Amino acid sequence: MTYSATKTYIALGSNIEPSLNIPRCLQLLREIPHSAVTVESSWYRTSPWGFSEQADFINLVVGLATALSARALLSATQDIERRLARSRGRENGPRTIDLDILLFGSTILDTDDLTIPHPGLLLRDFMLIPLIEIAPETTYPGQHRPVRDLTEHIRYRQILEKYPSGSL
Ligand code: PH2
Ligand code: MG
Ligand code: MG
Repeated sequence: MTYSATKTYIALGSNIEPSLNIPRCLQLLREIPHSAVTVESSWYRTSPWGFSEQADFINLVVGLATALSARALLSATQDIERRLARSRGRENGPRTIDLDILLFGSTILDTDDLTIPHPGLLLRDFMLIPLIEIAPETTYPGQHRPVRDLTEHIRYRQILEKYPSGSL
């Protein structure tokens, strides 16, 4: 790439036909302009957090190098959610795909519709463990510590099983 790129990490979650929707989502992520998917974690089957009467999720994290701003990347991920026909049902309820920006370089941001680092990242194993799998040395902004050293904050342990990427 000839432009200066920010390293960003995005969490994917699906509990409606994940074996269809996750590959579709990965393809659309690869098509985001001025960006390249550089790494994909394994797929993790996880028990639902927040609202338990729903199917297990598949969660994973991808690394993306991008020349977009955080806000433009948010728009791109929301566009993918729309294209995969995500219906905004009940809070924390079933979804075809949910995309959450976990980290955006060393950016710290707290606005109405976008908070970076993602406020759940250190609390939810289904976000932190796949991130540590693909980028253990990444610094958590503000903490000056690599993410692999931050597992003591995990409060929600939902991971049931780990599959090699795309094997489901
Ligand atoms: N996402 C939610 C609510 N609950 N549970 C799991 N296991 N994985 C998720 O991605 C998830 C969830 C809201 O975004
Ligand atoms: Mg989410
Ligand atoms: Mg979301």
